Amino acid sequence: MSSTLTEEQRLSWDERGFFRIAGFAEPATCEAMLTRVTEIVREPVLSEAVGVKLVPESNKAGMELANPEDGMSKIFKLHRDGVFAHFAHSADVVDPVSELIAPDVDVFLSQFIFKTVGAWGQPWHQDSFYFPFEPARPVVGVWLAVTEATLANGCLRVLPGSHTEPVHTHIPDRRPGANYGYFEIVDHDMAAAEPVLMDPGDLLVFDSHLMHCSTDNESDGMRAAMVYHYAAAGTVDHTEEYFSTVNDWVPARRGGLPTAPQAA
Ligand SMILES: O=C(O)CCC(=O)C(=O)O
Repeated sequence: MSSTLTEEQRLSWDERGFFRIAGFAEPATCEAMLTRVTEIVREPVLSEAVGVKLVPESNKAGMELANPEDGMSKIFKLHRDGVFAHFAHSADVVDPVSELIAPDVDVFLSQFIFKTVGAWGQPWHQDSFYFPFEPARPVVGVWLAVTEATLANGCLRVLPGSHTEPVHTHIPDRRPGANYGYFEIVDHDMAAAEPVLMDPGDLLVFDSHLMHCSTDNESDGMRAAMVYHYAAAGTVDHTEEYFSTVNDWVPARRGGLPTAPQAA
């Protein structure tokens, strides 16, 4: 099969641990994702039927909010549902991802991140800290900008080249009231970090050892993103031995072709 990655993408992957694809998703896809998560958050029966896990924003606990979604941090386990499943299984996603991993890949994690007004960012971490797998890597994350991501609304920051580091020690997020489950790296110099500014529909593809974080949302609008993680088919997942897990392994590519989405 000819490569679906450009030379520039491959070079950036090898040297920097990530690459960005501008205009990857149609505006209609981003709008459909936003509409669907709003429906799910507003309708408890629906969230049960779809089998998702809702996570409220810790630093907004007890606040009076105009809409339920204004207090939401994340929704996990969306990759069996409609537009989210369609995206996760599309050839445009799974073909390049499989070039970075293996011919047969599974999607095992998905999350919609609302990053509402005033929400705090996630501290410096490597995703592989959360993924005690055999084999441990490669694991690839794809981060779709559903809205724009700016310096003001809490874009990602990445440390180029840090994908060559082992998984560092992570300590619990030190901010009082921080989201449960956030851990941070405090033993590495992040001075060379770069912000990743994105327009709606742009995609960041990144290695699970890449050190990254996001800043707080200090704007007056939401900064939403949809994030998926992929690993080789047959990977053994030990997460349950360490954390409560929201992983849900679904074949995404087999025999050179994307697989059909699976219902919840
Ligand atoms: O989107 C964010 O604010 C943080 C996301 C992140 O760090 C991750 O998905 O690992």
